[in-house]
Amino acid sequence: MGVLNVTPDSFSDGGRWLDPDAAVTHGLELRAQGADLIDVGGESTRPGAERVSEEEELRRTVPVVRRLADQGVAVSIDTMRASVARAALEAGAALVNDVSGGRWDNAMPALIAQTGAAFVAMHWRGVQVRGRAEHDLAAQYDDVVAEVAAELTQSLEVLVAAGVDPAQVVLDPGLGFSKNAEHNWELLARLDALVDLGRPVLVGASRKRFLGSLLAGPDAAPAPVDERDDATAAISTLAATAGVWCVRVHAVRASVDAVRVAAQVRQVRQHTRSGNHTQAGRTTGTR
Ligand code: PMM
Repeated sequence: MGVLNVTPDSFSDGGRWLDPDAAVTHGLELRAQGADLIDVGGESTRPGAERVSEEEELRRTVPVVRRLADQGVAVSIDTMRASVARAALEAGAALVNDVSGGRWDNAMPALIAQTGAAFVAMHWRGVQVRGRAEHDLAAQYDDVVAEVAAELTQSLEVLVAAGVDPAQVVLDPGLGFSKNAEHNWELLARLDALVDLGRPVLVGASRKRFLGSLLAGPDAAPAPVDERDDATAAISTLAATAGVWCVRVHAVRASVDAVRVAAQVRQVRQHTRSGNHTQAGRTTGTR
């Protein structure tokens, strides 16, 4: 999944694709690089960001969704508003990506049930809070993996109670959303626990702050956003190896290769476990 933020203020690519022509061109580039889905978002969710009005979110996203969908691109709409999701689906979007997991807008679960659209339910505690201090307060866990898994299961139950088929739903731990760096790494180390919930899993680590901290230089200054793509691709390998369904990234090409490598290793592993491992397979090969 390639990220296409049609916003002036996203931390990673804010302002670059605000012009609809530039956004569509970039979406087509991401697809050419191998993205299976292009995730169009019209609102930044970084802590402290101002909410945009519904009208502005519609104005930013729907024309871009329509133009990409008309060119055969599979589009996802990154929104917490049911009205924006509906308009994007009508314009040809295939999937709704809701960072609140359907909890922010009460109308979202019914919309997803009614339309049958695929839906990414992301984990985000304290979705209503916008300030950094409140964000840190929500990021308190005894066992982040168990709690995120339990809260994602609750989100799924709410969706199913509204008539959504579980087969429509993808689960996402929401790295960086009410989670500090330590929480993000714990979740990445235990992706198997989320995969075991039985739904496809999506991971969005791309260019996030915890990677900037990991890659900090000797002066402890975080690595700049545009120098976090190699680490992002490394996470794509980890995620795909753990059985994650989708990675949401800004730089698509490297992650496509990472996912291919992981798929190959998984295939060989399964083959080996199923007893088809041959002596020739062990001892021959090219470099
Ligand atoms: N992260 C961001 C935005 N949308 N959606 C999902 N499903 N998962 C994420 O981790 C996620 C998301 C924030 O990153 P951005 O500002 O670079 O888009």
